[in-house]
Amino acid sequence: MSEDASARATRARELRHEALGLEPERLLTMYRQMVLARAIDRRMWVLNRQGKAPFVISGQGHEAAQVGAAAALRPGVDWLCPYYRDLAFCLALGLTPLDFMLSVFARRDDPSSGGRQMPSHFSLPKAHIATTSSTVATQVIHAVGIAYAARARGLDEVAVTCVGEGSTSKGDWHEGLNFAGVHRLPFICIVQDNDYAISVPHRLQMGVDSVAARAAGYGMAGVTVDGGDLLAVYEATREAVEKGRSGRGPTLIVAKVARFTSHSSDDDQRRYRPPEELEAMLRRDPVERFRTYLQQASLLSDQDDERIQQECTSEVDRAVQIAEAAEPPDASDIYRHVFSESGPG
Ligand SMILES: Cc1ncc(C[n+]2csc(CCOP(=O)(O)OP(=O)(O)O)c2C)c(N)n1
Ligand SMILES: [Mg+2]
Repeated sequence: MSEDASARATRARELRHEALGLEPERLLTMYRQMVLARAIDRRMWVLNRQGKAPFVISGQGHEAAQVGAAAALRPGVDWLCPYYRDLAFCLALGLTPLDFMLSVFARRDDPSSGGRQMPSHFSLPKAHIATTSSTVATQVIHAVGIAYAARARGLDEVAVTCVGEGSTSKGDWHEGLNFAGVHRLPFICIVQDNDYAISVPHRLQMGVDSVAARAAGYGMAGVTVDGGDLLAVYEATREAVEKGRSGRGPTLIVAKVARFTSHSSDDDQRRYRPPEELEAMLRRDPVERFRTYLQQASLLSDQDDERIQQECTSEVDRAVQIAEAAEPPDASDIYRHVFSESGPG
């Protein structure tokens, strides 16, 4: 082996993805999932500003945390009780751009709710993604219940839920984590801490830097990771999944992320975040960060990147075109899922 080749081999061994056992192809799939999520997310804001989508809520800045966590799960086996920023998480588990756009346009065939809920209230039963309520933190209780059921049935499934840091102030979160700790459930709570709950900053939400500090109070492991670092989140989640699956109890993971957009399309974060803070936050782009990692590891050429970007854009174009032309829900079934259809009367 020449000196150059030997130096390259040494460097390759030192690469973090290799230590984690992640093949280059897998990394490119993850990168593509992030690029696709970003492309869809950007497009939905355009649709909102065009007056075609009345409300959108975004996951930009959270992609590495979500794709990294999803990579540690078995799609269709483990469970996700998501929250409204989990677009990239759901795409990585099997939601398609068309599925999502059908919800943005509130169409009949939207798999999440048949156009009944706002977009980003994800649900995809075949991918084991459970439906979400707008009421924050209710999904924590659902995930704990799923983990309890998995245990009772002797299945090795793990239930994951995601919330924002602000939602950890709600009773459901505390009750859910307490129950999971008591019963040592295969449960993982991923807090995507983006520093804000709408306009309320982290420091006014809790007296600790990371809500992971509370894990000990529920008898579970608590870890804080850099949520802009896909590999760090993958590693933390994989460890938590192994722990849950082998009966060693639940884990609380706090992923520190950036919220690139305002809370929702009905908000303007420039009114409560100083310009310097916004500028610094926008430099924490997880997609760019992973791209740089791949380029430095010689796993992604400029041409490959260009191709991936173009493919994702075309996929979004197609999804928008089909969803926009799709049928709206039938007015006659407006009460479905509201009142019982089989009970008396
Ligand atoms: C019980 C409840 N209270 C208030 C709201 C309104 N609300 C929706 S999102 C949100 C902020 C949540 O912040 P955080 O948990 O940090 O998540 P993020 O949006 O920052 O990702 C609030 C207060 C709600 N949906 N449910
Ligand atoms: Mg938040």
